[in-house]
Amino acid sequence: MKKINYSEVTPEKIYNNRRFFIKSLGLGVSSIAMTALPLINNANSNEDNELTSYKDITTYNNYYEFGTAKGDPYKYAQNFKTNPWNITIDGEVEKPIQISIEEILETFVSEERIQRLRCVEGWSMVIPWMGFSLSQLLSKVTLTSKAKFVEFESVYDPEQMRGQKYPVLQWPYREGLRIDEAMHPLTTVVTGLYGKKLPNQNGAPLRIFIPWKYGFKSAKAIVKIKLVEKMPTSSWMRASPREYGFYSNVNPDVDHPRWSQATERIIGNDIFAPRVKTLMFNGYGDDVASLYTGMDLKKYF
Ligand SMILES: Nc1nc2c(c(=O)[nH]1)N[C@H]1C(S)=C(S)[C@@H](COP(=O)(O)O)O[C@H]1N2
Ligand SMILES: [Mo]
Repeated sequence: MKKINYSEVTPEKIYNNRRFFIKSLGLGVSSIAMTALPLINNANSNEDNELTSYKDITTYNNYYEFGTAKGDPYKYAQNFKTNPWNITIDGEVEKPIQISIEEILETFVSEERIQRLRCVEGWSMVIPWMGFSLSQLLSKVTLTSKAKFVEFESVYDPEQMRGQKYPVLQWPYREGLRIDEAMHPLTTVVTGLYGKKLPNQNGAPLRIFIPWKYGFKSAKAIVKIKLVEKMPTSSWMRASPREYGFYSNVNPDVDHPRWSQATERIIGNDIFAPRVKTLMFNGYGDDVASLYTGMDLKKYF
């Protein structure tokens, strides 16, 4: 399959002419229908599944390494250096590896993956990522029988990341998944957005995205993926274990201790537009509910 050449494809071109985009990916219409489109179709029965604008996706961000205000990442991440960039995969693997971002972009074919983001703060977006399944990247290593969880580590670079000078979270930012969650095809390694290179404020050069979990699980600017035996403690669990559990599946029936999770505000809508109902697993229940069969999701929040 032909790789997408980001420099040739502007978001305007793609979304003015979807057929062009499909061609540019070198994918037939049928394979697009098989992959990208159902992600959004399954995702939600809310009528409102319109793509969030490029502007909103790239100027309304959470990325505490660059500050806690929504506009800070756009303002302060512009000159962040993303090359050279290496990702280490180690821990419970036969042989640890280091892989550069160039090699990742050459080896794995990124496809359009339209996925919903539901932030734990109560807002949501629909984002046309470019990416591929994390399971493909993990197939580069052989897991040992003790590899039960995956821990993600974002970059630590306080010289470039002004927010890391403040102890709002324990740095580096850490997140984790159970191994079956990490291997699920919807768990995405994100390399781009709207057919373009991933902007720094969205986690360049590489971030994870887990569409059925609250946004904070989807760590940005990943430098390390560690296979571990015990459930890792994420930065948010460490900061406030009562409020942030390990699973953090989107769940309208389990409120955050300080606010309801039953509804959400769609970013880009008029500020007076009504909030919409949040769906279990962010609308991805058909795909992921079986991962949690028999688990009390009030206890394992
Ligand atoms: N390293 C890192 N990753 C992070 C965050 C962060 O502060 N640092 N914020 C998280 C939160 S709370 C959300 S909602 C999403 C936001 O992603 P976006 O800005 O690309 O929409 O990124 C997540 N990943
Ligand atoms: Mo979030």
